[in-house]
Amino acid sequence: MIKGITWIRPVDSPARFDELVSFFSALGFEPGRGWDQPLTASGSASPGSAGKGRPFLAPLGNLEFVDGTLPTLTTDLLIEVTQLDAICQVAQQWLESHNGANSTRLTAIEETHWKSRLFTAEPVPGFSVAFWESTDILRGKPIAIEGDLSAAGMRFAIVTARWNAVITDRLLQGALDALLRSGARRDDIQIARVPGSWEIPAAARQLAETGAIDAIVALGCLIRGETAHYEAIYTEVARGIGQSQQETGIPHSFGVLTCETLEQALDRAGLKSGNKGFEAATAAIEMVSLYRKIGEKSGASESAAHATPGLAGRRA
Ligand code: DLZ
Repeated sequence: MIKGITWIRPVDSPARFDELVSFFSALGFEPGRGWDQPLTASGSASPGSAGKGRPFLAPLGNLEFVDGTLPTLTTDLLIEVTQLDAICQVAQQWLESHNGANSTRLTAIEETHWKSRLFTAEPVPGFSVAFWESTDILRGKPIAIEGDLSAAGMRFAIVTARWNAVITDRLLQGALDALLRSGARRDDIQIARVPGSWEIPAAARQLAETGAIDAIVALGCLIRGETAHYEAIYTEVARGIGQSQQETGIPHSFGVLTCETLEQALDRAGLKSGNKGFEAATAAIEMVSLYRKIGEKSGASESAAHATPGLAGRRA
């Protein structure tokens, strides 16, 4: 089994060795376990074996063979980084402190033809190293469909319980704040008030079934100490909202607080722990956006499949 890869670079003097160790340490490399094989008074411990090694570790490494046109580089040591500008600054500071302000041993950051930015540093004469950062934002990221947080062109209904209005009004303010700040029009937001959390699922379902709403934001507050059959109510409220979401195909975000005390509820309605109304509205926006993207994607692949008989045949 392959475990790792080590690229040995001999250095021709102890002073340069120290310079290189200093440069790579300054850049934030994790040091590996080094080794020293000193000379004995009578010469080397075993002839030809004296020396020292200082490994620097990187989370990933690879050995790359290239056939054809090589990237235009003056070095075969490439170090991929994030925050290339910050790394360049550290390299510059290091070079200035070791070689004076007019150091020419650093190139400017340049775009490459392989979707990257790159600069080269030469901490000791004859030893160049290129640092690069990909400009492809998808590089190394798992490919996922994600919703955006723009609510422009989306229609929402907020269903809010009047019970514990001191809390639910704050949740409502939070939800409106999130929707409006994300670009929703005030006319595209309906607010339905219901007596208590128990009534939320039924009202949400009615609104979802109108076909005129892209997402529902459910807001309520159940406080255990004040609520007889607390468990029974919140289980049913959660189940009902979830069921409405599944059966209507309209996203319903859950902003119903279930708290032990009023103080806890206040914390979640804008005091210490954010505003759960704001969070629920943000989740609703993201889900509408996600549904649209899924729709576009499946619409695109449907039409591609119809346009390409071979592909349609293979799918079937
Ligand atoms: C009755 C009741 C109680 C005791 N507590 C709460 C609560 O903490 N939060 C809440 O939203 N609603 C409460 N309710 C009202 C019920 O949800 C419901 O509105 C009534 O039982 C009428 O159906």
